[in-house]
Amino acid sequence: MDWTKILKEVDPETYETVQNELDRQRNGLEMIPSENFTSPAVLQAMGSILTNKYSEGYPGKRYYGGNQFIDVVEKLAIERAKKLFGVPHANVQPYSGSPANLAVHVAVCQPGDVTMGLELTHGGHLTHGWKTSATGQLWKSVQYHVKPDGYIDFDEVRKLAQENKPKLIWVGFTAYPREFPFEEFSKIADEVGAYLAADISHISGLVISGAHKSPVPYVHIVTTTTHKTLRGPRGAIIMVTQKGLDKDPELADKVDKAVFPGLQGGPHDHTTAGIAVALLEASKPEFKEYGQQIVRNAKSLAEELMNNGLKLVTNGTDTHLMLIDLTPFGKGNGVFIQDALETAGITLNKNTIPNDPSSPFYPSGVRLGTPALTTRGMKENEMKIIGKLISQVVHTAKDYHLPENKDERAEYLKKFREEIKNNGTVKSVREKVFELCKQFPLYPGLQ
Ligand code: DSN
Repeated sequence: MDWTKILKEVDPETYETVQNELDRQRNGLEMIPSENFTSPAVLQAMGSILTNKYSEGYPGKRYYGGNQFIDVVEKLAIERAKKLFGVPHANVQPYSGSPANLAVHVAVCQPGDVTMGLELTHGGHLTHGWKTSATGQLWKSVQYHVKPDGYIDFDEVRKLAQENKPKLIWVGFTAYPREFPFEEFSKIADEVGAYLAADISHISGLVISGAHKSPVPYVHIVTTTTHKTLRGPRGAIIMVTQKGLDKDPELADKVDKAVFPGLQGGPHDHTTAGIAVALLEASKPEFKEYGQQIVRNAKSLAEELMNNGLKLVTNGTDTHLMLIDLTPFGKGNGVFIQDALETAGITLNKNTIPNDPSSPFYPSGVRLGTPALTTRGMKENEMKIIGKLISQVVHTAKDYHLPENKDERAEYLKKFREEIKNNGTVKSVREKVFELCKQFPLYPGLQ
């Protein structure tokens, strides 16, 4: 039996769609900062027969029989996470980042307790207490903000913490281009007796490689997804630090109970295996170099974008991502820039900028980053080329603006897409992107 042909024979429609997505990933520049290309070994673990098993519970304490090998896999993932991040406890079962963050709330708060997180539209995350998330509905979330210069407003954070005495404070962001200020947050959390949780989903690969400060000495709990800069499968890890155990000796137990049986049933054992593999890969010297290169690439790209007349929130980056502030060209135009760049083969995402004059669905910025391009082997020279290409497309599409009248929007967007498809600059950038991608092949040999 040739396993590589089975999907094609059993379900040609699904097979073809997967192939189309593979072509899209190969032939475009993936610049969504939360995405990456995981390794063939992780893909193989994810596609393994471990998906067949039920294993509610934890290693050595399961509710089903036959878990002797699942225990080995989960213990591998746990021990590797503990060693790499330098923590005494890790739970590798959360299905992804949002359930992990929900589990942290369940572990340390009672319903209705006060929490604090950065507002979504200022670069925070839904699960740090935003109003449409259960974390903003079951708990009373007080949201803090960034200042007009794009950096965290610590005067506000301290004032809100002292006034509201939160049980839990989140430090961790999805659209914040500067170093995460763990130390400053730890002083405030300690002053008010709050648990401090760092969500390092975006930067965990940078932390492992030493390209970003570790939160571990400063916080009680760390959460991370495993598929962003960590370059593993889609999943998550919750870690408890020594500082966390010193504050609350029951904390590890509370976290484990919140994940199972509090919120989840059987863990996804094939994902656990993928996480174990990704953590092994992340322990190699090459990964350290990878993380450092991500940041060098981001800095180089940021500089090129600014040299080509684009404005960045905080005027640059310390991490893997940056936010282009499109307000010099009007408001609410992120959707046009995202679409125009996608037509040119460059994928990024529309995003609010701090104090966005428009709305989250039609924001005035775009967010982009370098983890996936760095995985392909691209370096500063390519970032200079890509920075120029992005700038050309932005300047080409910058005069499209969302009509105030909502009834006119669909027609306007249709006309815009037609014009962009036929635009000479966009077509020429698409060709250059295609050529660049050919020089940095993705999954060579995968069919
Ligand atoms: N969706 C992730 C991101 O793009 O940042 C956060 O969950």
